[in-house]
Amino acid sequence: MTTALSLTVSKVAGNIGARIDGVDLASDLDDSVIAAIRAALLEHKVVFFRGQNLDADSQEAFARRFGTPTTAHPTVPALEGAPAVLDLDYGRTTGRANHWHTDVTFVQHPPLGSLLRAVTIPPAGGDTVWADTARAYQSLPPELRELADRLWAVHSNAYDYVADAKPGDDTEDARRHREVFTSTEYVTEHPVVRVHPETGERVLVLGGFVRRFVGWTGEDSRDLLRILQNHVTRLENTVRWQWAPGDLVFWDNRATQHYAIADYGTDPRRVQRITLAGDVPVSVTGERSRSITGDDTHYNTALAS
Ligand SMILES: O=C(O)CCC(=O)C(=O)O
Ligand SMILES: [Fe+2]
Repeated sequence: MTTALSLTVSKVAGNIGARIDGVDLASDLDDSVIAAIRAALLEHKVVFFRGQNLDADSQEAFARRFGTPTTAHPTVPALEGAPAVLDLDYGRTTGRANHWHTDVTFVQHPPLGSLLRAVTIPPAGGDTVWADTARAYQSLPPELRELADRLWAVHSNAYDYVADAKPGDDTEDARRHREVFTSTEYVTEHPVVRVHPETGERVLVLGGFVRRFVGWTGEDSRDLLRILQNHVTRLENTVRWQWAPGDLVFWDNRATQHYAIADYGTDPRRVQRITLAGDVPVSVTGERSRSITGDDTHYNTALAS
């Protein structure tokens, strides 16, 4: 049994991200170790484990120590035989995630967090970057913070061909992936600022699934979103991870955005994600996010044990 004493937590960047060493995630971990990992996750927003020996089953067992896995995705099918695993086998089963986003914000209960395991990593490139949305909120000028506190945004998985297009999106694979991704439409209104349910911090709820702000035109929405997103993605606010096979990365999806850098050409890159069910965001005045289209009950409860 590993004890908390053997575990070390060291910062990877100055403001976000920590590496945890001295723990074998495939072993039967003591509750005190799980508590130490959860505390590190809440403090650092994303934690990195090198050189682990996990497979899909032990990854799920570890994930279940922190919550209930969702199904792989609201619309994308799971890895065969592993209903909790989203298989991100780039170029084969998925579009590349080279845009800033928080996972699955288009549903009413966006995930608590995600645990991503490296399976195949290219010889160079393919790093992932995370940004801290609590620090981003704090970095806003006070007048903009007050506006954000009152503002709501419409999030959806429906694809906007003009606004969302990026290089490589016109391949047959990318088109097929978009079709699956948007096969059921979800639309949800979230507060732009939510109160983090565990830390009480105010965090920005934005990213790539925002379509517009409630009551604003598309044009005004784009301009303000650009300003707010620039605060999220300032380099001082980020941590970049260079993957090695066997790595496991666990992020707090309530307090981060991330971006998978697509700089590895046609080299294979495969990672597998298990996602933990989250709760309904609550605004600074106590109002809960509103589902407009699509029911996320199955996504969040089908794999509860
Ligand atoms: O491929 C990656 O590094 C991250 C992909 C992603 O956006 C995710 O797993 O949620
Ligand atoms: Fe993601």
